[in-house]
Amino acid sequence: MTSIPPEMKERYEEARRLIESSKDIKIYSHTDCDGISSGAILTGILKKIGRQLGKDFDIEIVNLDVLENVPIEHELTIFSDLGSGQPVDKNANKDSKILILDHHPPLREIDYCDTVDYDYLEINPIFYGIDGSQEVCGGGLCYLLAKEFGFTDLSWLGILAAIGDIQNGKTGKLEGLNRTILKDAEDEGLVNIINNDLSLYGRQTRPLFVALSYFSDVNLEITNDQNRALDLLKRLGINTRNPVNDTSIRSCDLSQQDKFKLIKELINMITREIPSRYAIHAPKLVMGESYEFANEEKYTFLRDASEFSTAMNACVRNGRPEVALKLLDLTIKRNEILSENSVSIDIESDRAVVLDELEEISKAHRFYLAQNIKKIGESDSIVQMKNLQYFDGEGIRSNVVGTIAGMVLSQGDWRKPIIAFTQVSEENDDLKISLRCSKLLAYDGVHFGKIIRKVSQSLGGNGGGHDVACGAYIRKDQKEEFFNMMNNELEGKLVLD
Ligand SMILES: [Mn+2]
Repeated sequence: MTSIPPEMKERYEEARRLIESSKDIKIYSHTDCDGISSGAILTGILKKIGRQLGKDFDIEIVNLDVLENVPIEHELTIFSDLGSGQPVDKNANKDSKILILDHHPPLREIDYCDTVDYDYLEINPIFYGIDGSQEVCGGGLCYLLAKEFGFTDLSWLGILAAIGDIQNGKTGKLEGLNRTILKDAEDEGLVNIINNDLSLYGRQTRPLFVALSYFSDVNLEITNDQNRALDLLKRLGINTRNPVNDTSIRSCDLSQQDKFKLIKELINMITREIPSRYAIHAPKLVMGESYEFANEEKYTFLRDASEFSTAMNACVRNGRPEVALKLLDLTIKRNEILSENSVSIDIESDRAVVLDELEEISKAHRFYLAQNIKKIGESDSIVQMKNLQYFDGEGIRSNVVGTIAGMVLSQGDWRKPIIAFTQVSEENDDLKISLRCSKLLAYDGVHFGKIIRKVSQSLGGNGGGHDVACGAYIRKDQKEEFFNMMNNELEGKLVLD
Protein backbone atom coordinates (compact mmCIF):
# COMPACT_ATOMS: atom_id res chain seq x y z
CA MET A 1 0.00 0.00 0.00
CA THR A 2 1.40 3.38 -1.02
CA SER A 3 1.63 5.83 1.86
CA ILE A 4 2.14 9.57 1.90
CA PRO A 5 5.85 10.54 1.89
CA PRO A 6 6.82 11.90 5.36
CA GLU A 7 7.58 15.42 4.08
CA MET A 8 4.23 15.56 2.36
CA LYS A 9 2.56 14.31 5.54
CA GLU A 10 4.18 17.19 7.45
CA ARG A 11 2.61 19.64 5.04
CA TYR A 12 -0.77 18.06 5.69
CA GLU A 13 -0.31 18.57 9.43
CA GLU A 14 0.50 22.19 8.69
CA ALA A 15 -2.54 22.50 6.44
CA ARG A 16 -4.73 21.21 9.24
CA ARG A 17 -3.34 23.82 11.65
CA LEU A 18 -3.83 26.52 9.04
CA ILE A 19 -7.51 25.61 8.68
CA GLU A 20 -8.14 25.21 12.40
CA SER A 21 -6.64 28.62 13.12
CA SER A 22 -8.60 30.47 10.41
CA LYS A 23 -12.08 31.85 10.87
CA ASP A 24 -12.70 33.39 7.47
CA ILE A 25 -12.00 31.00 4.60
CA LYS A 26 -12.47 31.20 0.85
CA ILE A 27 -12.23 28.15 -1.40
CA TYR A 28 -11.64 28.22 -5.13
CA SER A 29 -12.04 24.93 -6.95
CA HIS A 30 -11.95 23.80 -10.56
CA THR A 31 -14.92 23.46 -12.94
CA ASP A 32 -14.89 19.71 -13.42
CA CYS A 33 -15.78 16.54 -11.54
CA ASP A 34 -12.42 16.48 -9.76
CA GLY A 35 -12.77 20.12 -8.74
CA ILE A 36 -16.35 19.68 -7.56
CA SER A 37 -15.39 16.62 -5.50
CA SER A 38 -12.44 18.56 -4.07
CA GLY A 39 -14.75 21.41 -3.11
CA ALA A 40 -17.23 18.98 -1.54
CA ILE A 41 -14.50 17.38 0.55
CA LEU A 42 -13.19 20.74 1.81
CA THR A 43 -16.76 21.84 2.56
CA GLY A 44 -17.29 18.52 4.33
CA ILE A 45 -14.20 19.02 6.52
CA LEU A 46 -15.19 22.56 7.48
CA LYS A 47 -18.76 21.58 8.33
CA LYS A 48 -17.54 18.64 10.40
CA ILE A 49 -15.40 21.01 12.48
CA GLY A 50 -18.39 23.25 13.05
CA ARG A 51 -17.97 25.94 10.41
CA GLN A 52 -20.95 27.29 8.54
CA LEU A 53 -21.09 27.74 4.79
CA GLY A 54 -21.86 31.35 3.93
CA LYS A 55 -20.81 32.56 7.35
CA ASP A 56 -17.37 31.17 8.17
CA PHE A 57 -16.41 30.09 4.68
CA ASP A 58 -17.38 30.30 1.02
CA ILE A 59 -16.74 28.25 -2.06
CA GLU A 60 -16.54 29.23 -5.71
CA ILE A 61 -16.13 26.92 -8.70
CA VAL A 62 -14.04 28.73 -11.28
CA ASN A 63 -12.31 28.48 -14.64
CA LEU A 64 -8.54 28.77 -14.64
CA ASP A 65 -8.54 32.23 -16.23
CA VAL A 66 -10.22 33.67 -13.10
CA LEU A 67 -6.98 32.93 -11.23
CA GLU A 68 -4.87 35.29 -13.33
CA ASN A 69 -5.84 38.16 -11.05
CA VAL A 70 -7.66 36.56 -8.14
CA PRO A 71 -8.21 38.79 -5.07
CA ILE A 72 -6.72 37.54 -1.80
CA GLU A 73 -8.96 39.19 0.77
CA HIS A 74 -9.92 36.44 3.21
CA GLU A 75 -7.97 35.23 6.20
CA LEU A 76 -7.25 31.94 4.42
CA THR A 77 -7.67 31.26 0.70
CA ILE A 78 -7.68 27.62 -0.42
CA PHE A 79 -7.19 26.52 -4.02
CA SER A 80 -8.11 22.95 -4.88
CA ASP A 81 -7.53 21.07 -8.13
CA LEU A 82 -6.01 24.29 -9.46
CA GLY A 83 -3.55 26.96 -8.32
CA SER A 84 -0.20 25.26 -8.88
CA GLY A 85 -0.05 26.48 -12.46
CA GLN A 86 -1.46 29.98 -11.92
CA PRO A 87 -0.17 33.19 -10.28
CA VAL A 88 -2.67 32.84 -7.43
CA ASP A 89 -0.62 34.77 -4.87
CA LYS A 90 -0.17 37.85 -7.04
CA ASN A 91 -2.43 39.90 -4.76
CA ALA A 92 -1.24 38.45 -1.45
CA ASN A 93 -0.05 40.71 1.38
CA LYS A 94 1.94 39.89 4.53
CA ASP A 95 -1.19 38.82 6.45
CA SER A 96 -2.42 36.46 3.73
CA LYS A 97 -2.65 32.71 4.18
CA ILE A 98 -2.75 30.55 1.07
CA LEU A 99 -3.22 26.80 0.78
CA ILE A 100 -2.96 25.03 -2.58
CA LEU A 101 -3.94 21.38 -3.09
CA ASP A 102 -3.23 20.63 -6.74
CA HIS A 103 -1.93 17.80 -8.89
CA HIS A 104 -1.16 19.79 -12.04
CA PRO A 105 2.44 20.67 -13.00
CA PRO A 106 3.61 23.35 -10.53
CA LEU A 107 4.94 26.73 -11.67
CA ARG A 108 6.77 27.37 -8.39
CA GLU A 109 9.39 25.29 -6.60
CA ILE A 110 8.75 23.30 -3.44
CA ASP A 111 10.71 25.86 -1.32
CA TYR A 112 8.86 28.87 -2.77
CA CYS A 113 7.17 29.25 0.63
CA ASP A 114 10.54 30.28 2.14
CA THR A 115 10.87 33.16 -0.30
CA VAL A 116 7.62 34.99 0.55
CA ASP A 117 6.62 36.88 3.70
CA TYR A 118 3.12 35.38 4.01
CA ASP A 119 1.79 31.92 4.83
CA TYR A 120 2.07 29.94 1.63
CA LEU A 121 1.49 26.19 1.68
CA GLU A 122 1.37 24.20 -1.54
CA ILE A 123 0.72 20.47 -1.53
CA ASN A 124 1.45 18.94 -4.91
CA PRO A 125 2.33 15.25 -5.41
CA ILE A 126 4.77 16.11 -8.20
CA PHE A 127 7.11 17.64 -5.56
CA TYR A 128 7.48 14.13 -4.15
CA GLY A 129 7.86 12.23 -7.40
CA ILE A 130 4.24 11.11 -7.38
CA ASP A 131 2.50 11.10 -10.76
CA GLY A 132 -0.36 13.61 -10.66
CA SER A 133 -2.05 12.07 -13.68
CA GLN A 134 -2.48 8.54 -12.37
CA GLU A 135 -1.60 8.27 -8.68
CA VAL A 136 -3.57 11.08 -7.09
CA CYS A 137 -5.80 13.94 -8.27
CA GLY A 138 -7.20 17.11 -6.69
CA GLY A 139 -9.98 15.28 -4.88
CA GLY A 140 -7.52 12.69 -3.62
CA LEU A 141 -5.28 15.43 -2.20
CA CYS A 142 -8.27 17.02 -0.47
CA TYR A 143 -9.30 13.65 0.90
CA LEU A 144 -5.83 13.13 2.38
CA LEU A 145 -6.40 16.39 4.24
CA ALA A 146 -9.78 15.08 5.45
CA LYS A 147 -7.97 11.97 6.64
CA GLU A 148 -5.58 14.18 8.62
CA PHE A 149 -8.70 15.34 10.50
CA GLY A 150 -9.87 11.72 10.85
CA PHE A 151 -12.75 12.03 8.38
CA THR A 152 -12.22 8.82 6.42
CA ASP A 153 -15.92 8.72 5.51
CA LEU A 154 -15.10 11.32 2.83
CA SER A 155 -12.90 8.79 1.00
CA TRP A 156 -15.61 7.89 -1.56
CA LEU A 157 -15.34 11.44 -2.91
CA GLY A 158 -11.65 10.83 -3.59
CA ILE A 159 -12.72 7.90 -5.77
CA LEU A 160 -15.37 9.92 -7.59
CA ALA A 161 -12.71 12.59 -8.24
CA ALA A 162 -10.13 10.09 -9.50
CA ILE A 163 -12.57 8.44 -11.89
CA GLY A 164 -13.77 11.84 -13.09
CA ASP A 165 -10.14 12.73 -13.76
CA ILE A 166 -9.56 9.39 -15.61
CA GLN A 167 -6.70 8.54 -13.25
CA ASN A 168 -7.38 4.87 -14.08
CA GLY A 169 -7.00 5.47 -17.84
CA LYS A 170 -3.73 3.67 -18.38
CA THR A 171 -4.29 0.42 -16.54
CA GLY A 172 -8.04 0.30 -16.01
CA LYS A 173 -7.68 0.55 -12.25
CA LEU A 174 -6.72 2.99 -9.52
CA GLU A 175 -3.14 2.83 -8.34
CA GLY A 176 -0.63 4.56 -6.07
CA LEU A 177 -2.16 6.90 -3.49
CA ASN A 178 -5.51 6.44 -5.25
CA ARG A 179 -5.33 2.80 -4.20
CA THR A 180 -4.78 3.81 -0.58
CA ILE A 181 -7.82 6.07 -0.76
CA LEU A 182 -9.78 3.24 -2.35
CA LYS A 183 -8.83 0.97 0.54
CA ASP A 184 -10.16 3.58 3.01
CA ALA A 185 -13.41 3.82 1.05
CA GLU A 186 -13.73 0.06 0.99
CA ASP A 187 -13.00 -0.19 4.73
CA GLU A 188 -15.68 2.43 5.36
CA GLY A 189 -18.10 0.20 3.44
CA LEU A 190 -18.76 3.02 0.97
CA VAL A 191 -17.19 1.62 -2.18
CA ASN A 192 -17.30 -1.87 -3.70
CA ILE A 193 -14.48 -2.86 -6.03
CA ILE A 194 -15.46 -5.07 -8.96
CA ASN A 195 -12.35 -6.80 -10.30
CA ASN A 196 -11.89 -7.85 -13.91
CA ASP A 197 -15.12 -6.21 -14.91
CA LEU A 198 -16.40 -5.48 -18.37
CA SER A 199 -15.34 -1.87 -18.68
CA LEU A 200 -18.10 -0.43 -20.85
CA TYR A 201 -19.55 2.92 -19.89
CA GLY A 202 -23.08 2.81 -18.49
CA ARG A 203 -22.91 -0.27 -16.32
CA GLN A 204 -25.91 0.69 -14.16
CA THR A 205 -28.15 2.73 -16.44
CA ARG A 206 -27.65 1.61 -20.05
CA PRO A 207 -29.01 -1.58 -21.56
CA LEU A 208 -25.97 -3.77 -22.26
CA PHE A 209 -26.55 -3.88 -26.02
CA VAL A 210 -26.67 -0.07 -26.10
CA ALA A 211 -23.46 0.17 -24.05
CA LEU A 212 -21.84 -2.28 -26.49
CA SER A 213 -22.85 -0.19 -29.49
CA TYR A 214 -20.92 2.77 -28.07
CA PHE A 215 -17.66 0.84 -28.11
CA SER A 216 -15.37 2.89 -30.33
CA ASP A 217 -11.73 2.35 -29.36
CA VAL A 218 -11.65 0.01 -32.34
CA ASN A 219 -14.38 -0.01 -34.96
CA LEU A 220 -16.19 -3.31 -34.56
CA GLU A 221 -19.36 -4.60 -36.24
CA ILE A 222 -21.26 -3.66 -33.08
CA THR A 223 -19.99 -0.05 -33.09
CA ASN A 224 -22.99 2.23 -33.68
CA ASP A 225 -25.14 -0.83 -34.38
CA GLN A 226 -27.49 -1.82 -31.57
CA ASN A 227 -29.03 -4.69 -33.56
CA ARG A 228 -25.69 -6.33 -34.09
CA ALA A 229 -24.80 -5.76 -30.46
CA LEU A 230 -28.00 -7.56 -29.48
CA ASP A 231 -27.21 -10.37 -31.94
CA LEU A 232 -23.79 -10.74 -30.35
CA LEU A 233 -25.34 -11.30 -26.93
CA LYS A 234 -27.80 -13.83 -28.33
CA ARG A 235 -25.05 -15.65 -30.22
CA LEU A 236 -23.12 -16.02 -26.97
CA GLY A 237 -26.23 -17.37 -25.26
CA ILE A 238 -26.45 -14.42 -22.87
CA ASN A 239 -29.97 -13.72 -21.66
CA THR A 240 -30.79 -10.21 -22.88
CA ARG A 241 -33.67 -9.68 -20.45
CA ASN A 242 -33.32 -9.38 -16.72
CA PRO A 243 -35.76 -12.01 -15.37
CA VAL A 244 -36.14 -10.17 -12.05
CA ASN A 245 -37.57 -6.90 -13.34
CA ASP A 246 -38.10 -7.74 -17.03
CA THR A 247 -35.97 -4.94 -18.35
CA SER A 248 -33.12 -5.11 -20.78
CA ILE A 249 -30.06 -6.61 -19.10
CA ARG A 250 -27.33 -4.17 -18.01
CA SER A 251 -23.63 -4.73 -17.57
CA CYS A 252 -24.00 -4.81 -13.77
CA ASP A 253 -26.45 -7.75 -14.11
CA LEU A 254 -24.00 -10.06 -15.88
CA SER A 255 -22.99 -13.25 -14.13
CA GLN A 256 -19.25 -13.80 -13.83
CA GLN A 257 -19.50 -16.54 -16.44
CA ASP A 258 -21.40 -14.43 -19.00
CA LYS A 259 -19.11 -11.50 -18.33
CA PHE A 260 -16.02 -13.54 -19.17
CA LYS A 261 -17.68 -15.04 -22.23
CA LEU A 262 -18.44 -11.56 -23.53
CA ILE A 263 -15.02 -10.15 -22.64
CA LYS A 264 -13.32 -13.06 -24.40
CA GLU A 265 -15.40 -12.58 -27.54
CA LEU A 266 -14.78 -8.82 -27.58
CA ILE A 267 -11.05 -9.38 -27.25
CA ASN A 268 -11.20 -11.78 -30.20
CA MET A 269 -13.17 -9.29 -32.27
CA ILE A 270 -10.72 -6.50 -31.45
CA THR A 271 -7.68 -8.66 -32.13
CA ARG A 272 -8.94 -9.43 -35.62
CA GLU A 273 -9.04 -5.70 -36.41
CA ILE A 274 -5.62 -4.64 -35.16
CA PRO A 275 -1.99 -5.44 -36.05
CA SER A 276 -0.75 -8.43 -34.07
CA ARG A 277 1.73 -6.42 -32.02
CA TYR A 278 -1.21 -4.50 -30.53
CA ALA A 279 -2.95 -7.68 -29.43
CA ILE A 280 -1.45 -7.49 -25.92
CA HIS A 281 -3.35 -4.23 -25.39
CA ALA A 282 -6.75 -5.58 -26.47
CA PRO A 283 -7.85 -6.79 -23.00
CA LYS A 284 -7.34 -3.31 -21.51
CA LEU A 285 -9.93 -1.91 -23.91
CA VAL A 286 -12.75 -4.02 -22.48
CA MET A 287 -11.61 -5.04 -19.03
CA GLY A 288 -10.92 -3.09 -15.90
CA GLU A 289 -11.96 -2.45 -12.36
CA SER A 290 -15.32 -0.85 -11.63
CA TYR A 291 -16.22 1.07 -8.52
CA GLU A 292 -19.67 1.12 -6.99
CA PHE A 293 -20.97 3.38 -4.27
CA ALA A 294 -22.39 0.86 -1.85
CA ASN A 295 -25.07 3.12 -0.31
CA GLU A 296 -26.59 4.00 -3.66
CA GLU A 297 -29.43 2.21 -5.36
CA LYS A 298 -28.77 -0.23 -8.17
CA TYR A 299 -29.63 0.90 -11.72
CA THR A 300 -29.07 4.58 -10.88
CA PHE A 301 -26.15 6.69 -12.10
CA LEU A 302 -25.29 7.30 -8.43
CA ARG A 303 -24.23 3.69 -8.01
CA ASP A 304 -21.40 3.74 -10.57
CA ALA A 305 -18.39 6.03 -10.10
CA SER A 306 -18.00 6.64 -13.82
CA GLU A 307 -21.67 7.44 -14.44
CA PHE A 308 -21.77 9.62 -11.32
CA SER A 309 -18.80 11.61 -12.61
CA THR A 310 -20.59 12.25 -15.91
CA ALA A 311 -23.50 13.80 -14.01
CA MET A 312 -21.09 16.07 -12.11
CA ASN A 313 -19.58 17.20 -15.41
CA ALA A 314 -23.01 17.81 -16.91
CA CYS A 315 -23.72 20.23 -14.04
CA VAL A 316 -20.51 22.22 -14.31
CA ARG A 317 -20.58 22.34 -18.10
CA ASN A 318 -24.06 23.80 -17.97
CA GLY A 319 -23.09 26.43 -15.44
CA ARG A 320 -24.81 24.68 -12.51
CA PRO A 321 -21.96 23.61 -10.18
CA GLU A 322 -24.11 24.44 -7.16
CA VAL A 323 -26.43 21.52 -8.00
CA ALA A 324 -23.50 19.10 -8.08
CA LEU A 325 -22.10 20.48 -4.81
CA LYS A 326 -25.50 20.27 -3.14
CA LEU A 327 -25.88 16.62 -4.15
CA LEU A 328 -22.43 15.74 -2.79
CA ASP A 329 -23.07 17.67 0.42
CA LEU A 330 -26.36 15.84 1.01
CA THR A 331 -24.73 12.53 0.14
CA ILE A 332 -22.02 13.12 2.77
CA LYS A 333 -24.75 13.70 5.36
CA ARG A 334 -26.77 10.74 4.12
CA ASN A 335 -23.75 8.44 4.43
CA GLU A 336 -23.14 9.72 7.98
CA ILE A 337 -26.71 8.87 8.95
CA LEU A 338 -26.70 5.49 7.20
CA SER A 339 -23.50 4.57 9.03
CA GLU A 340 -25.46 4.92 12.27
CA ASN A 341 -28.05 2.52 10.81
CA SER A 342 -30.53 5.31 10.60
CA VAL A 343 -32.44 7.12 7.85
CA SER A 344 -33.35 10.79 7.70
CA ILE A 345 -36.56 11.59 5.82
CA ASP A 346 -35.45 15.23 5.50
CA ILE A 347 -32.16 14.34 3.85
CA GLU A 348 -33.85 11.82 1.56
CA SER A 349 -36.42 14.35 0.40
CA ASP A 350 -33.89 17.15 -0.01
CA ARG A 351 -31.77 14.82 -2.05
CA ALA A 352 -34.74 13.80 -4.20
CA VAL A 353 -35.31 17.48 -5.06
CA VAL A 354 -31.67 17.91 -6.07
CA LEU A 355 -31.74 14.69 -8.05
CA ASP A 356 -34.76 15.94 -10.00
CA GLU A 357 -32.93 19.13 -10.78
CA LEU A 358 -29.87 17.19 -11.83
CA GLU A 359 -31.95 14.93 -14.06
CA GLU A 360 -33.27 18.00 -15.89
CA ILE A 361 -29.74 19.26 -16.43
CA SER A 362 -28.46 15.86 -17.59
CA LYS A 363 -31.39 15.44 -19.98
CA ALA A 364 -30.80 18.83 -21.57
CA HIS A 365 -27.07 18.07 -21.70
CA ARG A 366 -27.59 14.74 -23.47
CA PHE A 367 -30.00 16.36 -25.91
CA TYR A 368 -27.47 19.08 -26.71
CA LEU A 369 -24.72 16.51 -27.32
CA ALA A 370 -26.95 14.26 -29.46
CA GLN A 371 -28.17 17.18 -31.55
CA ASN A 372 -24.64 18.31 -32.35
CA ILE A 373 -23.36 14.82 -33.05
CA LYS A 374 -26.24 14.26 -35.46
CA LYS A 375 -25.47 17.54 -37.20
CA ILE A 376 -21.83 16.56 -37.71
CA GLY A 377 -22.84 13.13 -39.00
CA GLU A 378 -25.33 14.58 -41.48
CA SER A 379 -23.01 17.26 -42.80
CA ASP A 380 -20.28 14.69 -43.42
CA SER A 381 -17.79 17.31 -42.32
CA ILE A 382 -14.89 15.31 -40.92
CA VAL A 383 -11.79 16.33 -42.86
CA GLN A 384 -9.13 13.63 -43.24
CA MET A 385 -5.41 14.40 -43.13
CA LYS A 386 -2.74 11.72 -43.22
CA ASN A 387 -2.23 11.49 -39.44
CA LEU A 388 -5.34 13.13 -38.03
CA GLN A 389 -8.92 14.07 -38.79
CA TYR A 390 -10.79 17.17 -37.76
CA PHE A 391 -14.13 18.92 -37.92
CA ASP A 392 -15.41 22.43 -37.48
CA GLY A 393 -17.42 22.59 -34.28
CA GLU A 394 -18.79 26.03 -34.99
CA GLY A 395 -21.65 26.86 -32.66
CA ILE A 396 -20.70 24.15 -30.15
CA ARG A 397 -19.98 25.50 -26.66
CA SER A 398 -16.25 25.32 -26.03
CA ASN A 399 -16.63 23.42 -22.74
CA VAL A 400 -18.32 20.44 -24.45
CA VAL A 401 -16.48 20.37 -27.75
CA GLY A 402 -14.15 17.67 -26.38
CA THR A 403 -17.02 15.47 -25.22
CA ILE A 404 -18.57 15.77 -28.67
CA ALA A 405 -15.27 15.03 -30.43
CA GLY A 406 -15.00 11.83 -28.39
CA MET A 407 -18.48 10.77 -29.40
CA VAL A 408 -17.90 11.58 -33.08
CA LEU A 409 -14.75 9.44 -33.22
CA SER A 410 -16.79 6.36 -34.11
CA GLN A 411 -18.04 8.11 -37.27
CA GLY A 412 -14.49 8.67 -38.45
CA ASP A 413 -11.30 6.63 -38.56
CA TRP A 414 -10.43 5.19 -35.15
CA ARG A 415 -6.80 4.75 -36.21
CA LYS A 416 -6.25 8.51 -36.08
CA PRO A 417 -7.02 11.11 -33.43
CA ILE A 418 -10.02 13.35 -34.01
CA ILE A 419 -9.75 17.06 -33.39
CA ALA A 420 -12.56 19.61 -33.13
CA PHE A 421 -12.41 23.36 -32.85
CA THR A 422 -14.82 26.08 -31.85
CA GLN A 423 -14.73 29.69 -30.74
CA VAL A 424 -13.77 30.05 -27.06
CA SER A 425 -16.72 32.30 -26.21
CA GLU A 426 -18.82 35.11 -27.61
CA GLU A 427 -16.36 37.68 -26.29
CA ASN A 428 -13.21 35.80 -27.22
CA ASP A 429 -12.76 34.70 -30.83
CA ASP A 430 -9.71 32.52 -30.16
CA LEU A 431 -10.20 28.84 -30.88
CA LYS A 432 -10.63 26.07 -28.35
CA ILE A 433 -9.18 22.88 -29.82
CA SER A 434 -10.05 19.44 -28.45
CA LEU A 435 -8.50 16.11 -29.31
CA ARG A 436 -9.77 12.63 -28.56
CA CYS A 437 -8.53 9.24 -29.74
CA SER A 438 -8.65 5.51 -29.24
CA LYS A 439 -6.92 4.33 -26.08
CA LEU A 440 -4.98 1.97 -28.30
CA LEU A 441 -2.90 4.87 -29.63
CA ALA A 442 -1.84 5.83 -26.10
CA TYR A 443 -1.03 2.23 -25.16
CA ASP A 444 1.49 2.40 -27.97
CA GLY A 445 3.24 5.24 -26.17
CA VAL A 446 1.86 8.32 -27.94
CA HIS A 447 0.98 11.10 -25.44
CA PHE A 448 -1.26 13.53 -27.32
CA GLY A 449 -1.41 15.95 -24.36
CA LYS A 450 2.33 16.52 -24.67
CA ILE A 451 2.19 16.81 -28.45
CA ILE A 452 -0.66 19.31 -28.42
CA ARG A 453 1.12 21.36 -25.76
CA LYS A 454 4.29 21.53 -27.84
CA VAL A 455 2.46 22.52 -31.01
CA SER A 456 0.16 25.10 -29.38
CA GLN A 457 3.02 26.68 -27.43
CA SER A 458 5.13 27.01 -30.54
CA LEU A 459 2.22 29.02 -31.97
CA GLY A 460 2.12 31.22 -28.87
CA GLY A 461 -1.00 29.52 -27.51
CA ASN A 462 -1.25 26.96 -24.74
CA GLY A 463 -2.46 23.43 -24.32
CA GLY A 464 -2.02 20.06 -22.69
CA GLY A 465 -3.99 17.37 -20.92
CA HIS A 466 -4.22 13.60 -20.91
CA ASP A 467 -2.69 11.20 -23.42
CA VAL A 468 -6.01 10.43 -25.13
CA ALA A 469 -8.03 13.52 -24.21
CA CYS A 470 -6.46 16.94 -24.41
CA GLY A 471 -6.90 20.41 -25.79
CA ALA A 472 -5.41 23.76 -26.65
CA TYR A 473 -6.16 27.42 -27.21
CA ILE A 474 -4.84 29.16 -30.32
CA ARG A 475 -5.66 32.26 -32.38
CA LYS A 476 -8.31 31.94 -35.06
CA ASP A 477 -5.92 32.64 -37.94
CA GLN A 478 -3.57 29.84 -36.85
CA LYS A 479 -5.98 27.00 -37.55
CA GLU A 480 -4.41 25.75 -40.80
CA GLU A 481 -0.93 26.03 -39.38
CA PHE A 482 -1.97 24.14 -36.25
CA PHE A 483 -3.37 21.19 -38.18
CA ASN A 484 -0.34 21.07 -40.47
CA MET A 485 2.01 21.12 -37.52
CA MET A 486 0.04 18.45 -35.65
CA ASN A 487 -0.02 16.32 -38.79
CA ASN A 488 3.75 16.65 -39.19
CA GLU A 489 4.38 16.05 -35.51
CA LEU A 490 2.46 12.77 -35.71
CA GLU A 491 4.27 11.52 -38.79
CA GLY A 492 5.51 7.99 -38.19
CA LYS A 493 3.99 7.85 -34.69
CA LEU A 494 0.68 6.22 -35.64
CA VAL A 495 1.48 2.82 -36.99
CA LEU A 496 -1.85 1.06 -36.79
CA ASP A 497 -2.29 0.40 -40.52
MN1 LIG B 1 -8.00 17.51 -11.48
